[in-house]
Amino acid sequence: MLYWNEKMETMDKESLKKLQSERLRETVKRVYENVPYYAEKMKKAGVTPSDIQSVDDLSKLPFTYKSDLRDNYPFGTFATPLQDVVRVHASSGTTGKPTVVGYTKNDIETWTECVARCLVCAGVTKDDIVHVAYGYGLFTGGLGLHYGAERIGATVIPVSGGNTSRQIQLLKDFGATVLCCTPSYALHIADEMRNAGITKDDLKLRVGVFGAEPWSEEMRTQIENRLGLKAYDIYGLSEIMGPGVSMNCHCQDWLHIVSDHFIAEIIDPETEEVLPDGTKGELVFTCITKETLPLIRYRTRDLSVLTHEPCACGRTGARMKKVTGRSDDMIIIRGVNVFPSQIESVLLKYSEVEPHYMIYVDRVNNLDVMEVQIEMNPSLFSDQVKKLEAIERKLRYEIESTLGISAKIKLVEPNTIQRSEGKAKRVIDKRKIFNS
Ligand code: DLL
Repeated sequence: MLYWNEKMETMDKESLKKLQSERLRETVKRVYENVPYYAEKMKKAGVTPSDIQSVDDLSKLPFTYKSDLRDNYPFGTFATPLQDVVRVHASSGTTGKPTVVGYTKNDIETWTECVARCLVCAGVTKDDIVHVAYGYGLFTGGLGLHYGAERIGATVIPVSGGNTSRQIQLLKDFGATVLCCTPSYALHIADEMRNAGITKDDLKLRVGVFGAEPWSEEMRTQIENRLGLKAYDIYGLSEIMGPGVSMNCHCQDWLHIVSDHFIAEIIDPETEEVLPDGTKGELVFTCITKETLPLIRYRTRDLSVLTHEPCACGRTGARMKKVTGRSDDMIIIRGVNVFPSQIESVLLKYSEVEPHYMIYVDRVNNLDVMEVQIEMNPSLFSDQVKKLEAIERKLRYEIESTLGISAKIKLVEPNTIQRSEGKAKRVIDKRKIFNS
C-alpha cells in the first residue's frame, strides 16, 4: 500500500489550495466568534474573519506563541467547552507549568488519521507488529503512534519507555517488525543488544519510526546498520497535535507535511517576515481542522526549510527538511523538552544558591546525560560537606520533578560561573548532533 488516504495525499495543487482556504476561513471564523482570546488578538492586529479569504491572506493573521498558552493556563485557549474535550496532553512549558493541549473526539480522529498516513508513508502495513517505546502518558508520543498503528490494523505492542533489557526481550519474543522510539533510544537499544550478545539477525525489525528530537544523517546510517531496518523521521509537536505533523517517505529525504490539516510557513525568527521556499528559518503552523486547539500561525521555534516541489513518491503537499535546530534555548534530553528557565525557576526558590548556573549535556553510551552546575551562596560556601550534600539532594529532587528527567547536580564556588554581558549562555551541549 502506497498511501493511506490517496485522495488527500495526492490531491492536485489547485484543489489542495482551495480546500486549505475553505478550512482556514471556517477555522478563523469559528475561533473569532467563539473564543474571546482569539477575537481579542485579531482585533488588536486589526483583522476580521472577512479579511481571510484564502491561504494567501494567512500573513495578515497574528502569530500565536508558547507564552499565549502559558498565559491562559491551563484551558484558556481551548475553542471548545471542556465537556467536549475527551483527552488532554501536555509538554514542557518555559517555566514550572506545562503547556496543556486538548482534543475533542474529532480531534483524536484527525490525529489518528494523520499518524496512520505517516506510518503508511514509511511503508508500515496491517501485517506489521509495531513496538511503541515512546512514553505513554502526558507526552503525545506513545498514544499518538499507538492509535495510528491500530488504525491501519497493525499489531501494537504498547511497551512505553524504559527498562531496555525487557524491551529487547519483547522485541525478540514478539517479533516486532516496526520500532517507534526516539533515535537516541534506538541507538541505546543497539548498545544493550550488543552487551547481551543479541544481533540484529535475532530480531525481525524492518522499519524505524524515529522522532521527538533532532538527529543527523550519520545517526540514521548508524541506526540502520546496527538494527537492520530503514529509519524514517517523524515530526510533530503537542501544540499542533503530537507526532504525525510530517513524515519521511521511502525517499528518506524531506518530510511530508499533512497539508490538508496543517499549513506551514517559514519565517525569519527575528523579523517575523515570511521567507520563500528553500530558505532556512522558523517553522510556523496553522491548524485548519482542529476543534479544541486550532492554533493559528503558531511559532514552533524549530528551524527548517520548506518546499512545494513534487516528490517522487507522488505526494503533493508541502515538505519540510529535517529539523536542525531551534530559534530559542530549548534542548531535548532523552526525548524530554527542557528549557533552562525551568531550572532557573527552581533555583530562585532556594536562598542557599545563586541563580547562576550552567547546564552541561552529553551523550554517554547513546544516552543523554545532564549535569547542572550551580553557584553556592557565599554564606553556604563555608558550611560543612554534609549540609552541602543535603542541598544538592534537595535540588536534584526538585529539578528532577520539574523536568521529568534526572540530572546530576554540582554546587560550585561563588563567582566561578562565567557572567555574560549579553544574552546568558546557559547550556553547553557536547552531543554535537549536527556538525554545523
Ligand atoms: O515530541 C511529539 C512527537 C512524539 C514527535 C513522537 C515525534 C515522535 P513535544 O514533546 O511537544 O512533541 O516536542 C515537540 O520536539 O518542537 C521539536 O523541537 C522536537 N521534535 C519533534 N519531532 C522531531 C523530529 C513531540 N523528528 C518538539 N526532529 C518540536 C527534530 C523534533 N525535532
